[in-house]
Amino acid sequence: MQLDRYGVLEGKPDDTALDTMDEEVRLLGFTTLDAGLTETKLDQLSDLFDRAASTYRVRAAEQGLDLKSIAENDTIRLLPKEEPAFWEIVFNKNLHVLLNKLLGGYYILNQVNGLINRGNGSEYHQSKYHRDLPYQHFTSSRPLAINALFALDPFTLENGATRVIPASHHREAFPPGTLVSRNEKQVTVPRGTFIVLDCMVYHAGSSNRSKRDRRAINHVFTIPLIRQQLHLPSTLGEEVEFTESQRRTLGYGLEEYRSVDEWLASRAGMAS
Ligand SMILES: O=C(O)CCC(=O)C(=O)O
Repeated sequence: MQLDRYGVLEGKPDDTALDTMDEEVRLLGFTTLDAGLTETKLDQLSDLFDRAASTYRVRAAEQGLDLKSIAENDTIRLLPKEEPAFWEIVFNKNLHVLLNKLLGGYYILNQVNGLINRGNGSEYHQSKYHRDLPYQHFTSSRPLAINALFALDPFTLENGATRVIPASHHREAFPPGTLVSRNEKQVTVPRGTFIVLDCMVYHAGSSNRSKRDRRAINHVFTIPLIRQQLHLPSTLGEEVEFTESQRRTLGYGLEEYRSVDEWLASRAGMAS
């Protein structure tokens, strides 16, 4: 869409909906993207999510771990390892077209976690404002990390839809509280939608005042220089068959050289 303007020599195209989303993330720090899944598929994934939550909890208990006492009760770490059907969400085609625009041709999965925002106003560990690269206060001229937060349930005002402070990734410090209350936006979306966030935009879940849990999956993708939350190649091993391009996204082949000799041998291999 070409708007009337004057004195403007440069502009960004919006040839496709994904171009507009790309620019929205750069400018505002967030956008939304429909994953294109059927209601039947979303119902199946919902059942699998609950099954994964239960297996995860039981396994932890068998290992003598009290997830609540270590603030891990609302999270299913590496959800697709529990239920491989969730790899389909990790590798969603339109999401990766957008990630390619935002992060360039080489980025890796840093983490993928099931998140449970429990009903009846329970405390939720993601309900405080934060960045997904925590403790960082730099700004960057382009995105370094993107969170694709997948809504498995609809995100509503009542059940704790994510709050965002638009454009806050352009500022180093957390903005003043009055500004936040004037400008924060609660992003309500139908189930099956990704809320795509620049990881440096301040955001937070909200208290779930409904009776039902609100389930979501976060997918953080970063440039390969940033280390993964879990070292996925070792955690996943060779148990699932991935394509070459998927392996690259999961961080296979990125391990640091363990010695100068290893480094030199790899250079010699490249030269031969
Ligand atoms: O659950 C939410 O609404 C927010 C999740 C979140 O803050 C995160 O994944 O970093």
